[in-house]
This record gives sequence, structure tokens and C-alpha cells, in this order.
Amino acid sequence: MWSISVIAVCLVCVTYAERPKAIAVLRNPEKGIDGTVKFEETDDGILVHVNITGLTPGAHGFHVHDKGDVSDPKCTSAGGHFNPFNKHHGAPEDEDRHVGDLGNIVADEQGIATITIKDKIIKLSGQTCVIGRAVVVHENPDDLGRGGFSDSKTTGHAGGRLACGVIGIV
Ligand SMILES: [Cu+2]
Repeated sequence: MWSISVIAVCLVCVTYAERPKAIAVLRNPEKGIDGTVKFEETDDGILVHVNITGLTPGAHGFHVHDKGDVSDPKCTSAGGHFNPFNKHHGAPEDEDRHVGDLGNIVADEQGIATITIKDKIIKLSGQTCVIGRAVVVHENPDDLGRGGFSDSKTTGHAGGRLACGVIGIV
């Protein structure tokens, strides 16, 4: 099942004439969260431009989850972290990490997170293509697998899901 869906998604990804770009729109009206996450391919990896408002100040776990199904308002339909190589959860710079492990975003006192992340593992084509999957922002900080909690090595103990959006082609 899994391999079929990856092939289907990534056939789409490799048909670009120019360098691919993608975007996810994250909205949770109930919590007043609104923002975008833009993906841009460069020679040096993928740039992930985050601009989200309405968060609580501080760090929030930030991942690409397996499924682009955001039908559940609580984002559970997005499944677990995108993890095609069946690794442990970790920090973005770790060898042992899920493909979707993008670490944390930090919101300022106004609840605004504006940050650009550079990542060399996620891609907009091929086996680690994230198009068609979902970006999820969590309630709590991601402990990057180091917190010693029962779920540190799977979810980073990042708690509930505040908002999610499907990654689509621009
Ligand atoms: Cu997550």
C-alpha cells in the first residue's frame, strides 16, 4: 500500500520543467492559528519558509506527517511522522531521524513564528518527496528524541496537534 502511494505521488513530482516549489496552508480558526509553510528547492537542500501566527509563545514541534489527509480538525488523520525508512524520531541533524523530523519552530511573544529551515533530507521529488503529505504544528516542544519519555523516540513528546496543512505543488 505504502509503496504504491509513494510512486503515485512522486511520478507527479518528477515532471517539473523548473525547480519545484510547494506550499502548505495551516489554519485552525478555533485557536486563531493561520499561516503558510513554503518549500523551495536549492542546490543546498530544501528551504522551508515558515510564517504562522496565533501560536502560544515558545517552541512547537514541527513535522511532515505521513498522510495528506487533514479532514480531522484535530489532524489525527494525517497519521504519524513521514518515516519511509522506519527510523527512530530524532533531531533534524541526526542520522537516525524520520524524514519528516523538522525539529521545532519558535513563536515570539506575539505568537508569531517566522523562520526559514534548511533541510537536506526532505525533497520535492523522489523517495523522500513530501508533496501530498501534511505539515503539522504541535502544542508542545519536540524533545528531539532526547527527553526520555515513552514517546520521545516516536513523536518527540510534542503533544497535541494545533494545525495542519497539505503540501501542494505551486
Ligand atoms: Cu508531528
